Amino acid sequence: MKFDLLIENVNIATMVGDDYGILESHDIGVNGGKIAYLAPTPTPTPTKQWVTPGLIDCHTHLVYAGNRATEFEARLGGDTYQQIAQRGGGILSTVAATRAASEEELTLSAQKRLNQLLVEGVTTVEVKSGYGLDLESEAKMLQVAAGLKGSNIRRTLLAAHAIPAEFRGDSDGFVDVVCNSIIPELAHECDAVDAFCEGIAFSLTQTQQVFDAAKRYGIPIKLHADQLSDLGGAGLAARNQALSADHVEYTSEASVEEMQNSGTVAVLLPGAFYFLRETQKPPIELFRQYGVPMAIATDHNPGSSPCLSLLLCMNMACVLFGLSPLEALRGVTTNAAQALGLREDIGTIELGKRADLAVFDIVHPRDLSSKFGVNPCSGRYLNGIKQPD
Ligand code: DI6
Ligand code: FE
Repeated sequence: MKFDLLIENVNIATMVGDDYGILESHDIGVNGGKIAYLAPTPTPTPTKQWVTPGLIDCHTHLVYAGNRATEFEARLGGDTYQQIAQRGGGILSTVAATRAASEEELTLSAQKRLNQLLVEGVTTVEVKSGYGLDLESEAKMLQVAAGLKGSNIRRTLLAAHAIPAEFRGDSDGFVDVVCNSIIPELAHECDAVDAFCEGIAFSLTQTQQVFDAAKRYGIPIKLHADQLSDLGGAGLAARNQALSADHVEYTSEASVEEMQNSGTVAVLLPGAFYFLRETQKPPIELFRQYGVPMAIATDHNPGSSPCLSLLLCMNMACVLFGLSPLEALRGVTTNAAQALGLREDIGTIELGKRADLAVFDIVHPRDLSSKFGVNPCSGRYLNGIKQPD
């Protein structure tokens, strides 16, 4: 048989089934960017090379300008994330810097960050807008995201991320602009619509309005839910068949119950939990009991999670939240694919799936979560094409 690409004599964590779906000493053949052949190596030799589905970072805010290190210092001095936001810092300080930045500047800094994520075996990255908060600047952010190189990019419109200075005291007025101008204008520039449902941001009613606007244009939805308090955001997301509810630290059992069978993925963001020194952990045991799929992402952003290592976030999800290394790997493969609505295309190694693959020098796939500050990735394939180191 002839293939565009044949990877020989590797151990594979297919992530098919309830376990890692391990195939030892197998060959992988690729045709037309898709996995076309999976079979035992005819004359295998011992190998320490493992192939997993390309890792998926399903929640990032990779495009922005500015620097928020002084807020880190303020928090160490006792200020809270909410206090900093309420006095006009936080997200709004990044909005000011991002509005002022050119597309070229934003592209250069975002590409640098993306490259750092990719070297760990990441092949798909979701990138949110949300530091523009007006039509022109949100469009600029999505444009920059579209131009990023080296991975598959999924773009999410997060115009309802914060209330911009010009709408201070009139959040309903801003939601009106989001629903009747920004979403309609940018519907063809995004793969999903997201909002920040929180005391310091948008209410349940406003979030529902954003969801309704997205639905009018047939755009899938996601939600920043229950990060700092329990407004019932994850339940709202589930009732609206959202792809995912993200953060979910304060999510109640009633909301978890609504997520059951909804298809809505709980996206855990341990980087933000760690960096904001939160103590309220997501209800992992309830997610397990109710069969809610869990994904893990970096939430890379300059304010609450300036982290560019998905492997570190897997380790944090284990150490801080109690996930198993198997749940962590599923959280950046199959379940992350589901959180992006891409379950049919990526997230497992199976015939017909896209040949997005990561190669690691490890003893067993549990090693991906059981170390931190270590990068065992030795190769990446995107649509069956070997990527430069
Ligand atoms: N929650 C977060 O953790 C990020 N956005 C959100 O809604 C933080 C964004 C920022 O602080 O810049
Ligand atoms: Fe986020």
